[in-house]
Amino acid sequence: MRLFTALALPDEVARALLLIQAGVPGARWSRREQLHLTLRFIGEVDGAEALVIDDALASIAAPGFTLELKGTGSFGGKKPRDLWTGAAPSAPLLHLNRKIESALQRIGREPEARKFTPHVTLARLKHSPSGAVADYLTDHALFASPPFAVTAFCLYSSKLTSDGSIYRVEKEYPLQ
Ligand code: 2AM
Repeated sequence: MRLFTALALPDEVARALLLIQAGVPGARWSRREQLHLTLRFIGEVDGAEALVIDDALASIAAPGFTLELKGTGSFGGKKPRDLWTGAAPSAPLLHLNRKIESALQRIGREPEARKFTPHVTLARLKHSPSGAVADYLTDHALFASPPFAVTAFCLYSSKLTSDGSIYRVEKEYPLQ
């Protein structure tokens, strides 16, 4: 199975995101149940590895915090692949990310090579005109979600289908 850790989003925040999902040709907008903020991608594992990962994640002690999503961006430069909203700077979010990273390295997982860029993917893009993407990013540059309490993080599984990814919360780990 393919696993990753992420924050689930409350309905109030998801509603705010769904409201800004319009106006870009070629965008496949994330559905409510696809919205999440990835903390650490894990990748393909077998059942035995998943159990070890679950144990490692369950042993993490980190404080809960308040988070706000802010602004918009896109990965891929001249060939934009997606649209996303970012997280306002948050020391406790980085702390949680580091805790997960070290817990996974302790059980022998490879270190994450990518820099952590906290974001919630709003859409995947296919042949979207770069002008439309630029306009979208300008129009929503000042987007801010309602602040929300982060009281847990989750282990998700991901199944790739022709209709997009199906994400499922497998486990939830409370924060203190
Ligand atoms: P994305 O939304 O920016 O594509 C499930 O696929 C989640 O893990 C998505 O949020 C995705 O981020 C992220 N993800 C997928 N592959 C990844 C990888 N190789 N490294 C880091 N994150 C990845």
